[in-house]
Amino acid sequence: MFRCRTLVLILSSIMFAAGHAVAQQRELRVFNWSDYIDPKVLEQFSKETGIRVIYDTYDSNERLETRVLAGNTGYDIVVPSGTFLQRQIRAGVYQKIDRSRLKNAGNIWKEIDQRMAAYDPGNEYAINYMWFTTGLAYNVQKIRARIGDTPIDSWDFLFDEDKLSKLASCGVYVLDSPEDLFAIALKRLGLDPDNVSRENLDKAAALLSRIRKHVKKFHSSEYINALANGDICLAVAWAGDAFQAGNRAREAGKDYEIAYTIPKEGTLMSMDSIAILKDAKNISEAYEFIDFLLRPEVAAQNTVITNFANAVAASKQLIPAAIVNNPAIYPDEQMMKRLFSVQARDNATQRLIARSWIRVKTGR
Ligand code: N2P
Repeated sequence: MFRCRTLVLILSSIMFAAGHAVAQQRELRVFNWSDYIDPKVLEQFSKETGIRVIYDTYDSNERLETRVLAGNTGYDIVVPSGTFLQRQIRAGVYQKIDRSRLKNAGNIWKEIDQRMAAYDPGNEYAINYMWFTTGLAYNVQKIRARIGDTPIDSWDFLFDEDKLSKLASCGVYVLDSPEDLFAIALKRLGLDPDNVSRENLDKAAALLSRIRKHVKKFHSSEYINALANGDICLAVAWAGDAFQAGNRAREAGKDYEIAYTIPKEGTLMSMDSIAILKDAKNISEAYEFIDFLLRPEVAAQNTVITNFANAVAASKQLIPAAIVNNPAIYPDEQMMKRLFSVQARDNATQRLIARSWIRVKTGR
């Protein structure tokens, strides 16, 4: 009897210990853009901290916005682009970030932080993760075969039907991102990309609708592989993704190169930032993760793999010259002059843009 009770006690203490261990497993739930981190960074973080990271991805601000505005996403950290962050801060979905809890906060690149303040006044709610331009990614050899040595250096290749139609036969993808395409179309029309009156939006939608028949697909992540595999020859692309496509083509031993250009007329520059949701469950884990990403060597590692510019100034000296001195990734002063950014649209305008974009894509 005594032995049996001892056994029960031992068993129950083992079970308690096991249960306790499970309860102690710390975790963090991250929702980030696809192809936006070195997977080794996540492994390293878990190894060092014991925090299990549940990491899911998306490729659309609009879809992220629908989730965060509805609430109860189950995520702790998300990474919206500037204007979306701005609107979502107003909607009250984020909690303030206490930078004194981040020992690496001093690593944040001052200039990037200042630019971020346009979306997040006082830098209260977010920390920039990556920043980039929207441009044209293309298959050098396939395009040369169609139009000779004419350089792909202008938005004409998207908006001038004569030019675009010559490339349509080898496949054109366009980002499924109304934010980017409307801003670029408004600029093209000589209009202020921040003046999103119904009249201006209609004009931009008309311009964008004219290119639809030459576009094989509107998509915001598949173009990386489509370019790398040679399935398409032109894409409206985000800078880092274009260079990732080039790397994938090279690694697969393809006999063509993928190039990226910021058209000479200039383009949109955007900033994606890390924010902690108000209903996050794993707040101290979120701080640990952000702090980890702010280490220069970790930020450099992410940039080397994704080819997106990060917001940690001291990481620059750890990044190969081919990336850090490439003005299409880290724009120099000259290039900066050609870049513009936009401010958040109000909710009604945002809905209008969403509806116009569906018409652009479907013709209905
Ligand atoms: C990563 C795309 C991130 C840039 N593939 C768009 N926010």
